[in-house]
Amino acid sequence: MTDPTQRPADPAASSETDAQVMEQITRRTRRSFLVAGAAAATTAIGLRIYDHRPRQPDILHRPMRTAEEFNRVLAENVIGETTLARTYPQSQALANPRPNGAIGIRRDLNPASWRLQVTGLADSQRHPQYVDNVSDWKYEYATSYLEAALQADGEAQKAGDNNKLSKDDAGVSLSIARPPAPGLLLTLAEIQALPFVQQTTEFKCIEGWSELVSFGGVRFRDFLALYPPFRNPDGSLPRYAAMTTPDGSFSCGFDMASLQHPQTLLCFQMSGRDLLPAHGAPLRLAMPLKYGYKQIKQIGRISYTNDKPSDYFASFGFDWHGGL
Ligand SMILES: Nc1nc2c(c(=O)[nH]1)N[C@H]1C(S)=C(S)[C@@H](COP(=O)(O)O)O[C@H]1N2
Ligand SMILES: [Mo]
Repeated sequence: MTDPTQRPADPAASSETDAQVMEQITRRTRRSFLVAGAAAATTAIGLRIYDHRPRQPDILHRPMRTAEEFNRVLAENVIGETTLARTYPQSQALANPRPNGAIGIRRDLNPASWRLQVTGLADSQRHPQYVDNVSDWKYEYATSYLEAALQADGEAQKAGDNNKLSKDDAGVSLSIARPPAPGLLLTLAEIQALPFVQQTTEFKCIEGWSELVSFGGVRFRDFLALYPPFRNPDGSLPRYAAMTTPDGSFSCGFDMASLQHPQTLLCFQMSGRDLLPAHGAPLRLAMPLKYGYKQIKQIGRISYTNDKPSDYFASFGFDWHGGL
């Protein structure tokens, strides 16, 4: 089904065993320090030039902007594909990881009405899932699904739910109107058709906690290979992808290197079970080199673009890249 010639670079990375990954980490950690040192020196010079350029009014004060710029250089040049997060045996993962943050998560969503909208693809009309306007897709909301989701979540929904959907609001379509866009509407089964990956890594939230979480899903790079983004006139891939919840109220932006990273997963399982609604069912992201706030839950749309996407947490001043 997957055309190997269409894969992004390094298909071998898709079949790494844990042992190989561990071996690479040891090797690469050392190299990362060297590269990071070189990058820091280059950045120091670059920033001096940057600081002397005529400046436009900037919402970030200079030390913040400098830090943001430094993070960008690190994220794009050091993290890229050369760093791997440490992996653990699945037996060490928590059975019931803590849910945190429910912005844009609608527990009253009819799971059968969920589709992943994808825009910005190469030659999207060749895919059978093509539609002229993905924005026309109607997610279905009803109180009965809210009850079912709350039951599935059980204890999990009590913790960390800062956006509790009241029973009065359930079933009301709060979806935002969006400009028409051609693209694909994918079912969960179509995403699950990609090679399955189980990955136990440390999950870190900026609130100051971390835990070992076992995610099950598919590699984003395999998804990119099966549904390739458009190419720029010079042959390069679009620089970014924007991801949003079905209601559009939570968003995350990513550079292409982060998405091609072998540990970036589209997940539909956690702790060896179907993903709970509180953790972002039916589909969420796992990106173990970044903080939790970049790991968007209940994804509704992925859009490839050359414009730096807006990002919910970045809009409050957190680093757009969100690297650890
Ligand atoms: N849609 C959505 N995704 C989200 C959030 C959110 O509020 N809404 N919070 C983020 C933050 S800050 C964290 S720490 C993680 C928590 O993931 P978990 O609930 O699986 O632990 O989800 C991230 N993804
Ligand atoms: Mo977080």
